[in-house]
Amino acid sequence: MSYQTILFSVEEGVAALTLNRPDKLNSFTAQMHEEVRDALKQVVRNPQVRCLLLTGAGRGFCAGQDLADRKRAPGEPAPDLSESIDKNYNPLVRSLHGLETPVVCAVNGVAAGAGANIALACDIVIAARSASFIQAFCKIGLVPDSGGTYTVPRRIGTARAMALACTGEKVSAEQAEAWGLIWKCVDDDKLMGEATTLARQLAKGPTRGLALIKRAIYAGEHSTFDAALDLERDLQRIASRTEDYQEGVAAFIEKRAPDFKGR
Ligand code: T3D
Repeated sequence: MSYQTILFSVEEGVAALTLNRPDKLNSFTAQMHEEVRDALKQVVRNPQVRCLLLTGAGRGFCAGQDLADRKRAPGEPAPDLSESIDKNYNPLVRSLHGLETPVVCAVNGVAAGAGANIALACDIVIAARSASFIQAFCKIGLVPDSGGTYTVPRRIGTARAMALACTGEKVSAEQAEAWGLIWKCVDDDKLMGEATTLARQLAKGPTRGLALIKRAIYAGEHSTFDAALDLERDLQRIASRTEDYQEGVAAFIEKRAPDFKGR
């Protein structure tokens, strides 16, 4: 499939997916959803890919749904947006969450509506200092989607999540870092360098183990202490049987850098 709304490339084990409709702040159209779905399939199928790096082209990361596609003529019946959620947004954030490779998101500018929550569905979020996060849904009478009612209160607490969802107030990247909504905020000119370095570092890491870590951390968000201990034990069983674990121990003993293969 050739892409018109995204850029996609694979280099040094990192699949770089850039949302690319900069003049519309990379808002999602049906075509963009289709192209992102296709690219994510390639990420899953290509054994060379050991990390995904998501970002946006231009001055914004993503402004959520393209609202021009939701314009209605007078008298036209109301759309059922649950269809779009079921077809597009939920599968997208489920894919990012469930992908067995780490997902780094480099938030290069404003992330609004579903754009904010898609970024927050990624495993490690780095934002440019000039970037911001806006739960913009309430401004058009909608409810946060793409996992925002799950992710945001868990990271910053119900009081802040509720106020942000009900006011649509903008959260700066610095504030997002201070609140623990994202991992960190960096100077604008450092963003892509830092995000790419991190993605390459992860891609060279014990990526089966990283996928198990991802599973454990996300499961831990809604499990009991006992269940978390049991899951850690079960995942440690799997991790201990990987070639990378063997390599990690050998490298430590031989005082050399490990050469992980993601197996
Ligand atoms: O419908 C479904 O399928 C259900 C799922 C819904 C998920 C959602 O995401 S709903 C929420 C949709 N998003 C929004 O409500 C955000 C709308 N955008 C904004 O509020 C502002 O654009 C921003 C706060 C994000 C940025 O403001 P600013 O002042 O920096 O930029 P701007 O001038 O508003 O936008 C620049 C251009 O991008 C502009 O186009 P123009 O006039 O230069 O041709 C603007 O219309 C366009 N743009 C920005 N966001 C969207 C958009 N065009 C279409 N859809 C957008 N969401």
